[in-house]
Formats: sequence, structure tokens, C-alpha cells
Amino acid sequence: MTFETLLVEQHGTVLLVTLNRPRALNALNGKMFSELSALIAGAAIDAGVRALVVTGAGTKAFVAGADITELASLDAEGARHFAASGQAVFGALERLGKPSIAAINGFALGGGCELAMACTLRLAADTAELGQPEVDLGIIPGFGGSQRLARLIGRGRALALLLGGGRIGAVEAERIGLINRVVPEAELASEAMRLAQQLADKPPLAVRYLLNAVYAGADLPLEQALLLEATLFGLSASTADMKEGTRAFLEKRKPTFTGR
Ligand code: CO8
Repeated sequence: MTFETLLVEQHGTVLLVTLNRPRALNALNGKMFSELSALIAGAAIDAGVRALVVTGAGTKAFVAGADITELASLDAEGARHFAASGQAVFGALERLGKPSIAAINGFALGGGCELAMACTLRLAADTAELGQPEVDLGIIPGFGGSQRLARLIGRGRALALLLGGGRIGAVEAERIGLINRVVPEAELASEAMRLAQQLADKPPLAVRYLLNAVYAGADLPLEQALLLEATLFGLSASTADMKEGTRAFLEKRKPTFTGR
């Protein structure tokens, strides 16, 4: 697949996706959402893709938010539709069943921070800045920020960021749990690929069940979530990879997973 707003490279079983509108600091527009949607749908059914890295083109920004030029001309129904379709795309990424890593190489603001939060893990360059500045534009986050931020870092910290509208650096973002790890800027790309490859080498069915258990379980009462975990545990125990993983442990050798 070729895209207008995305650069996509496959490195073995890792898909490197670069949001590519550097002159607008990779701001998310309708075209980018429809291309991301197609890309995620393709990655979902491609057994050769086991992990994704998402990053921004250029040296300045991961994603500086929704495209404010497009936003400015929307009426209420257009804005509702834009928010809902962005939410659907980020939801599809979150529920892909394959790990995704946001490599935050600069500004991750508004929709950019929301995209990073829809990824499984987040690495940020030490120069990166994150925030939800929507309030200062007279709007609220529309791509999941008002919900994912509180779930990720807690309601109090989320409200401070959402209401303040300011930006925080990568070190502070790591301290409050918004990102997993700060990386020197020059090492971000290689570190993100290295981590993605590590995850891609894990047994993919166990990874999928694990992601399902964590994401679907989070929205369920504990009793139902535990039932879901036990059911997925049972499913994972029926895989050839489980037999290989346990046998390899007992035989003191490295497992060879086949994804079955
Ligand atoms: N949308 C469109 N263009 C943008 C955006 C954006 N979000 N951000 C930057 N650009 C453009 C600038 O207009 C500029 O273009 P040009 O060169 O043609 O003038 C170019 O990118 C470079 O930007 P700057 O000159 O501003 O670069 P600076 O280094 O001076 O500043 C900043 C960088 C601080 C990142 C600054 O550009 C900025 O504040 N950008 C906007 C950040 C922001 O407010 N983001 C949130 C957007 S709203 C959002 O994401 C809501 C999501 C939910 C929507 C729900 C649907 C309705």
C-alpha cells in the first residue's frame, strides 16, 4: 500500500509507520485518518506484522494535534463526525491485538498525545513535549484524551494537564507515567525499533490474549474481568506456542514460536 500522508516501511515483522506532514508538524487531517484506518485494517490481518512503531516525520514533531485549519471550518455535526472517526481509528490501533510503540520525537500535542496514548507503549526523546492544549482553543479533546489520560495517569494529574493546557517535557511525562521511558533524541528511532522487535518475537497469540485481557478487562467489574482472564488463559494454554514455550523451558533451550 502507498499513502499520501504516511510513510510505511516493513522491517522483518515490525511495521514502521511515519506520519508524514512535516510542514504542518504532522497534524492529523481527514486524509491521514482514512489512511491510518486502512493501514491498521491491513496490519490486523497480516500475520507477517507482529508489532508497529509509530513516529513523526522531521525532527520537530511527533504530531502537533488535529489539523487546526480543518478544525476551524467544521460545524457541530462535522466536528462530532471528525471526533468519532478519529476515536474509531485510535480505538482500532489500541485493539489491534499487536503491540504498537509511539516513538515521540518532538511535540505530541492534542491529537498527537491522544495518538501516543492509543499506542501500547510510549518512548519519548528527551527533547519531546507533550500536552493537551485544546482548552486554550475553546474545545475539549475529541480523540479520547479526556478518557485515556485519566485512565493512564489518574484523574487528578489528568485534570491538571487538561485544564492547564500547557506542555510538559519528556522527563516529567515519564515521572507521571504518561510515557514509559525517556531516550536520548539520537537513540529514539533505534531504541523504538529494538523494543518493537523484542515484542514481535514473543508468541503472538499470547500477546494478543494479554492485550485483550488488559484492555477489555479494564472496563469490566473485577469478577467479570477475572473470568475473562481465566478464559483467555485457557485459550493460551491450547496453543502450540504454549507447548513449545513450556517444553523449551524444561529442556533449557530457547523456544521457537510459530504463532499457532
Ligand atoms: N494544525 C495545523 N497546522 C499546524 C498545527 C496544527 N495542529 N500545528 C502546527 N501547525 C503548522 C503551523 O501553522 C505552521 O505552519 P506555517 O509554517 O504554514 O505557518 C507549521 O506547522 C509550523 O508551526 P509553528 O510555526 O507554529 O512552529 P513553532 O515551533 O513556532 O510552534 C507548536 C510549534 C508549539 C507545536 C505550535 O505549532 C502549536 O502550538 N501548534 C498547535 C498545537 C495545538 O494546539 N494542538 C492541538 C490541536 S487541537 C486537537 O488536537 C484536538 C483533537 C480533537 C479534535 C476533535 C475533532 C473535532
